[in-house]
Amino acid sequence: LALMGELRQAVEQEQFVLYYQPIVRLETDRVTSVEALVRWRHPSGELMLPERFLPLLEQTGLVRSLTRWVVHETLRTAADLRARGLAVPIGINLSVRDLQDPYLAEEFAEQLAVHQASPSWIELEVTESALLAEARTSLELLPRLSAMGFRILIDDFGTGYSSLASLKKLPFAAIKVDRSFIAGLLRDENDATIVRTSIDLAHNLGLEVVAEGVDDGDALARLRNRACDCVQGIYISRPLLADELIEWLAKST
Ligand code: G
Ligand code: G
Ligand code: MN
Ligand code: NA
Repeated sequence: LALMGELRQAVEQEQFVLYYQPIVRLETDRVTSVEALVRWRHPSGELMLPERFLPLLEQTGLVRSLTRWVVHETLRTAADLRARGLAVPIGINLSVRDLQDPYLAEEFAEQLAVHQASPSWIELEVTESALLAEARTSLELLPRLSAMGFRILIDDFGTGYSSLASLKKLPFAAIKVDRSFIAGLLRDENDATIVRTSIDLAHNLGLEVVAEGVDDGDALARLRNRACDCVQGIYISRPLLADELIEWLAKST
């Protein structure tokens, strides 16, 4: 309950900060996009990770306000990157509540207009569980967002229930294989099989594959052998503040 009051205030006072984690395309060894990851700068000074506060924001619906702020902040950073000649798309994470909002697409259109931005500046990550929870609206919403020009990715792939039919029917550009499978890639036969099979399935359906949680060179080499398209993880870079990201991008491009 105390946390609830603090979170309301956090949303009102925008006590959040975005970190950006680079994603590299293996074919070119170049950065292809970044993912925006929110943290809460708690008044105590502690930097809190989403797992500590997102569930409560979702339960109460306050996550809608957070998402609006994330989109605004992401578009500001995207404009800044462009001004410096460092244009890369920035992925944002959507929650079930976002997908339930009938005005989400309008809201994105408005924010794009305010920032004079194009849909190619951001990418949308949705989890399998969010899709399942909101099957009806996502059937309508996702094609609409895709038609607007947004790239849509399935996050935490393999941990929810992906209906294979929806993989084929819905306008996904890529799957992000959950980091729990990448963690076991080199020592667990089941994880290795899941990763290999997910890559083949995605490719056969015309989708790209991003492996998340890549934290060592051996895992990266294995993913390269398996024709994984893109990798994200601390082996490439930890999540960075906007200023650090600019420096990182300037060095790597
Ligand atoms: O990097 P980190 O451990 O903080 O991210 C954990 C999870 O929190 C991510 O996988 C993502 O699903 C979720 N997350 C991170 N940032 C956001 C955000 O801005 N909005 C939402 N809805 N989820 C986020
Ligand atoms: O959206 P999603 O929950 O997948 O966000 C990615 C999460 O993975 C973030 O919480 C981020 O901090 C975390 N992360 C990023 N790189 C690594 C990594 O190399 N290893 C592990 N275990 N976690 C990572
Ligand atoms: Mn994500
Ligand atoms: Na994920």
